[in-house]
Amino acid sequence: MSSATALAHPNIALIKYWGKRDEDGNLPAVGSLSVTLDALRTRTTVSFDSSLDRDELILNGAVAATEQPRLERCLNALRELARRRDYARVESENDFPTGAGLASSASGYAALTVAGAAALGLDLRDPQLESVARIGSGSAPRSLHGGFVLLENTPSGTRCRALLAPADWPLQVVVAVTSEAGKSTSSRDGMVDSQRTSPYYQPWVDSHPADLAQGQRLVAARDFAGLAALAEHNCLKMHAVMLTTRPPLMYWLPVTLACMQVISGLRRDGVPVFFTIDAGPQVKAVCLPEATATVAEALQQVPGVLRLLTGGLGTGARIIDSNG
Ligand code: 2P0
Repeated sequence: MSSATALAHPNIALIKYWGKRDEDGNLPAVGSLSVTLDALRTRTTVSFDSSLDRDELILNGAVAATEQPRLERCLNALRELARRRDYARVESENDFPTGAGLASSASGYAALTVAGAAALGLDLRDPQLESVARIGSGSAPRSLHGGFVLLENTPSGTRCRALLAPADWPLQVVVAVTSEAGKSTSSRDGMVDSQRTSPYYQPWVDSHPADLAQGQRLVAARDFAGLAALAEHNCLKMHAVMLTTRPPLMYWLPVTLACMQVISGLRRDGVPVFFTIDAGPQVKAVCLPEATATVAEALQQVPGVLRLLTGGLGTGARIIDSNG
């Protein structure tokens, strides 16, 4: 038996991805720009074992049957690269709500890819790791890297680039957890529906390259006010697409909107903070370090906020134990 354990952090996109240009290859319709979060963590062990007769996934202590097809596709890609046939047991734990808009599939498939490659003794370059991770989740390649990460479309696939390391611009992120429940429509299904039915989908795609280019410029310039305005606009544009999908994708709860209003109010009062929200009701408040305590105190008081997860920007996925 050969096994390895990896740690990975989820990432949140400031310029977001929603929709595919190729469903089979899981290729995103648009590029994206994210930050990797150090406060949230996935720990995954992959063990290849000749006595198994199929791949197995234990997620947070329970068999996760719905993930089986994506799991098998990722592991098949690794087996092909290693020319090995053994099935694998994958044990994965998240220290934060799973499948609830906190990018557990990004950290999960980043950790799976890195641990699986190490268990098979593969020494893969970044583009190969990114291709395998992307089979599992379109946002997973970003969690292979730390700090600010750009994911760009290329003619045949995608490519990631680390724009700034965590220490280069040490922003803080306060996540307001507003529900521990899993979402009713997965991102994967939801984005296909949006693409098919939202009248705003194509305008979203058409307006996206300008946002991505501006996002890179603002990050390079460490322009917080500019990034705040752009990231909130880009987030709300994606939610406009979601809301106009048939049937509608309404990922917000009343408390989600209450948190957004609190954050907007803080910024009007001069506090350097902005919000972003993904396919779930949690609100991520991104702020300069000196604003963290003020932001956390304000969000803690919003009725319906269950708890806060606060931290800085994290590193990319890494191996913590291996005998591969
Ligand atoms: C993002 N999200 O850029 C966007 C914003 C959610 C909203 O990428 O189908 O789990 O596995 O590629 O990566 C969540 O979607 O979906 C996502 P698949 P994924 O972060």
